[in-house]
Amino acid sequence: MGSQSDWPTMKHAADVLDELGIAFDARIVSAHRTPDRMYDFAKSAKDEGFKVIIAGAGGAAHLPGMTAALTPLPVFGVPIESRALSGEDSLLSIVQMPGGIPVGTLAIGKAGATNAALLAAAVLALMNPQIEQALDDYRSARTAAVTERPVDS
Ligand code: RP5
Repeated sequence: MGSQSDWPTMKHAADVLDELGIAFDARIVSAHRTPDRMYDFAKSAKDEGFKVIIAGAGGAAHLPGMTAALTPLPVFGVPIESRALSGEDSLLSIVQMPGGIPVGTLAIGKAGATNAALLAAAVLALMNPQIEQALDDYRSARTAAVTERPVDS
C-alpha cells in the first residue's frame, strides 16, 4: 500500500488472506514518497517468490500502475477512498491504464480490498488445491449464512 493511512482499508485484504491460510507480506511502498523502495520491491518481487501483488493507493494513485510496469506478476489495484473525492480519483487513476500494462482494478474501499484478496486467492488456487479448498469453504460459509427470509435485528 502507498501509505500507513491505507492500512485500515488494506487490512480487509490481509484478513481474507489470513482466513484462507495464504501467506502474505504487507508493505508500505509509496510511489511518490519512497520511489526507490517501490522500484526495488516491484523489480525483485518475482525473484523473491511473490506470486500476486495487491496494490492499494489513494488520490493520484500511481502505485499499482507503476508496480505493474516493473513486474510480470499479476497486479490487482485497490482504490482507497480519499477524503477529497471519495475515491473516484483513486479509481480512475488505477483503472485507466493504457493498453499493454494491465492492473486488475477492484471497487473503492473495503469491498475492493476484500475482493482483491479473493481474486488473488482464485489465481493461486489454479496451482494449489489447498487454496482451492479454502476458497470453496469460504464461499460455502457465506452462502450458508444467507437466511431465506429477513429477520428483525
Ligand atoms: C497515496 O496517497 C497513498 O496511497 C494514500 O492513499 C494517499 C495519502 O498518502 P499519505 O499522505 O498518507 O502518505 O499515495
